Parts: sequence; structure tokens; C-alpha cells
Amino acid sequence: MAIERTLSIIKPNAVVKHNIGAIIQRLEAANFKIVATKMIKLNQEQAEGFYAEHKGKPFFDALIDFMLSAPVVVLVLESESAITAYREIMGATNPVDAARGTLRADYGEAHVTFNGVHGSDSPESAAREIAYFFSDNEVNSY
Ligand code: RTP
Ligand code: MG
Repeated sequence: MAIERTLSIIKPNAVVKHNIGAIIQRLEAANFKIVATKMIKLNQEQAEGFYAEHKGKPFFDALIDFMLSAPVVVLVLESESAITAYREIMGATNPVDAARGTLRADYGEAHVTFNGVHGSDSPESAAREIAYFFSDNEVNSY
């Protein structure tokens, strides 16, 4: 197993419901090292660029509107097999289907758009998404 980094986003619904701290606590308790973080109010171009792979899909406009509705907190998480480990603790994309005790079950709404958190889905996505929000000197080691 290898040490990996993955990009996490605490999405607008979780931010406005004051769940930033609770989610970060869960990440640290699950042994992820937070090696970078910031809060950003995305603009249209940033949100559409981040989700470029979904452009043209029926849910795209609703997803972008949601991501612009309030600030988000972006984080780089580091751990052994961080990408799959974080996908596991996030749970299924739709919070309705997410296993009990996962972040999406606990901090998502009962609708797939408002699912509370994002996580990179592959090493290639993680590299792209981390670089999308952070320069190399903003990602720490400790
Ligand atoms: P994410 O990228 O946010 O970690 O979520 P994911 O990989 O589990 O899901 P993905 O297929 O990449 O979709 C990105 C986000 O779009 C919204 N979505 N809505 N209405 C729909 O059918 C639908 N499908 C996806 C969700 O907010 C999802 O996280
Ligand atoms: Mg995805």
C-alpha cells in the first residue's frame, strides 16, 4: 500500500449547516492527515471547470448552482490508499443509498445533488483536482 493524497470538498450544504468542524473531526479520527485547506466561494468558471467531466449531463446545471450557493472548504487529505479510503468513508453518491455512519449519510440531504462532500475518484482525478485548488507550496508534509 502507498501513501496517497486526495481532494475533499465540504460542499455548501454542510458549510451552511455548521458541519465543517464535525466533518474535519471525522476525517482526523479516520487517520487522514490534513495537509492543505482553504475556504473558497467558487465562481461559475471555477465550478464548471472543476466538474468539466459532467458538462452536458442532465444534473450539471443543478450541480453548478448548488456549488455556487455558498462557500466550500477544500482539503487535501493524506493517508495510505487515501483515494479509496476516503471514498469509503464518504459513502454512496446519493445520501439515500449511503451506508450508515458514512459522511454522506450523516451530512448529506436526502437528494443526490446535496450530498455534503466530494472526493477524488482516481489517482489521475486526485492529481488534477489538488492542482486545481492548490499550488505545490500550499500542500504541506508533516
Ligand atoms: P463527487 O465527484 O462529488 O465526489 O461525487 P461522485 O464521484 O460520487 O459522483 P459524480 O458522478 O462524480 O457526480 C458529481 C456530483 O454531481 C451530483 N450528481 N447529481 N442528479 C444526479 O443524478 C446526480 N448525479 C451526480 C452529486 O452532487 C455528485 O456528487
Ligand atoms: Mg466524482
